[in-house]
Parts: sequence; C-alpha cells; structure tokens
Amino acid sequence: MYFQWLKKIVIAAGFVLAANAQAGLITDVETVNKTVSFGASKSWTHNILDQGFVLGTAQSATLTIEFRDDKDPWYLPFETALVQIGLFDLQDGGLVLNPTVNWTGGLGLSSLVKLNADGSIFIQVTSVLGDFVIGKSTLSVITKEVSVPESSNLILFALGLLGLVIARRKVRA
Ligand SMILES: [Ca+2]
Ligand SMILES: [Ca+2]
Repeated sequence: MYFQWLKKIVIAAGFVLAANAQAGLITDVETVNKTVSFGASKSWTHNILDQGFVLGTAQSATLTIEFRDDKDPWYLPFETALVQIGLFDLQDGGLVLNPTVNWTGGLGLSSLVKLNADGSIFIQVTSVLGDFVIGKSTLSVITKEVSVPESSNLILFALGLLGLVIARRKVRA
C-alpha cells in the first residue's frame, strides 16, 4: 500500500526532473526552390514528427526563409513578400521588403500551440509586389527533453522518500 503511494511520488518526481533536463534542437529543412511572380503564392508545410518530435515539447521555434533575386532585367525597388506562418494572426510572419536575403522570424503563440498539437506548421509566401525566388525554408525548434531521468538519482530520491514516510509513521504512532 505504501509502495503504491511511493510509486506515484517517484513518477511525479520523474516528470519534474525530466522538465529540468537539457533542451533539444530539431531542424527541418524544406527545399522550396520556386520563383513567385507578382500576385502569386507558394506554400509548404514543415513536419517535425519524422525527426522524432514528441508532441507538446516545443518551447520556441524560429523560421528562416531564403529569398533570392529573380534576376529581373529591370529593377523594381519596392518588391515585397508576405510571409504567413500558420493562421494569419499577426503574431508571426509579416511583410518582407526587398526579399533578396534570408528572412528569420520567431513563431508566435498560436503557431507554437499548433506545432505542439500535431508536429506540423503551414507556411505561405505571397508576392505583394514584384517577383522573387524562394530557396530553402528552415524551421528550428527548441524542445524540452522527455527522456527518463537517471535511474540512480531516482533510486536515491525514492529511498529518501521512503525514509521520510517511515519517519512520519513513527511520529504518528
Ligand atoms: Ca520533416
Ligand atoms: Ca524581382
């Protein structure tokens, strides 16, 4: 009976220890390689389940999109791309003026919730003005480890608790 109770405490302690463990990093690269012409859109999805992502463990994430010049014969000075991450909610993404270099942005709360729920996030880039080339898209996700804590530490912890339980019983008795 007391061992059942102890088991529950040890499991709970395991979760606490696991939450304090070292963070992990998952990187997902999608090769888009697409010219987006004026008014057109290009969309893709990052999926990190195949990289061993455990649902609910994403703490933060950043997205980097490679933009390149499409080598226009003439120069359009106000070329603009609209980056949409997940739902269009103004928490992340936004307008990219002169999209010829890498763009990096953090994922907002709703995008992180979505990523934690099913391990994927939808990206769409639309040309608001002009045309440009999208190269690679890289999603970097910082995760908390869910590995089982070191068994030796856990045994010491359990023994300590057992001692506490016995001591309490003696005091009560
Ligand atoms: Ca993937
Ligand atoms: Ca252009």
